[in-house]
Amino acid sequence: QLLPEPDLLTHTLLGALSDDCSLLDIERITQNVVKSHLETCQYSTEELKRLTFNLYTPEETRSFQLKSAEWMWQQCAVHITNAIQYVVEFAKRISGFMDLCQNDQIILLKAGCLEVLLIRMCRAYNSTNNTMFFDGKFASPQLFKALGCDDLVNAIFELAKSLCRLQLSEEEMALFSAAILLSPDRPWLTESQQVQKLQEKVYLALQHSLHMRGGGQEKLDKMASKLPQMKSICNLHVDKLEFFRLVHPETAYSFPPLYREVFG
Ligand code: MHQ
Repeated sequence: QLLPEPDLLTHTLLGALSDDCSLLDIERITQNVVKSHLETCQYSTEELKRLTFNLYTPEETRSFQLKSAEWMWQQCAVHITNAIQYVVEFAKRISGFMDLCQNDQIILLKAGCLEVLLIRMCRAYNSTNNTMFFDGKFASPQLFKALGCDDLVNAIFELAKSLCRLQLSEEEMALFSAAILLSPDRPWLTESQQVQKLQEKVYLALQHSLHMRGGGQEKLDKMASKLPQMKSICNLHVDKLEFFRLVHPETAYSFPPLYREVFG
């Protein structure tokens, strides 16, 4: 056997980095990131659970389907913008993030906020009936028909379904979100070294957290395997927005400024 067992590798890694990041550091980081996540996740799990049976009726769904593309896009842009504001607040509460230069903070948020939203989305998704929490009730993918982006909507629901299957705990979701946000390979970062150091610590915390619950490495691999799917959804969203802007420039111009800034 050429490579050590994953567990051994983890311990070696933890050992090698222990000068930089002790177990105490890892616990501190975990607590900070989980707290930040729970304080900014918009809806508590209890709240979402309580609303499980609050579904759009077929009539309500039909009336959404009959709306204009402009109206539906505007609604979705507003809801997404609202959710992005919570992601910004999450980032701000991660220790170390605010120590980065403002340029890098903006680059990381612009590049990562939709991915964080896509992770958070599995909390708002119900896999038993394939519905997503949208404006107070649970909606099926068909409700979004007026957008004219069935492929994008279906890809989003598919991702939600497959993330749900991983049964991530809030801690795993929080650390996974932070690790993605703190990606040192985003173009135009000025202090990517510093971002990398932060990401390494969060990643160790995630490994540690998964390790504690058993089946660690396997779950981490499964989480990492969702990244390409998330990337392609981000690209598809930008493509759809670009096309929408061509057809309805005046509506796109009235989208929330933060939405236009992040995706424009
Ligand atoms: C967040 C809360 C949240 C808020 C908004 C834009 C477009 C062309 C298509 C929710 C996407 C349509 C989104 C609003 C649709 C799939 C979008 C519109 C977790 C994520 C969540 C629930 C978003 C999920 C995706 C929704 C429903 O904390």
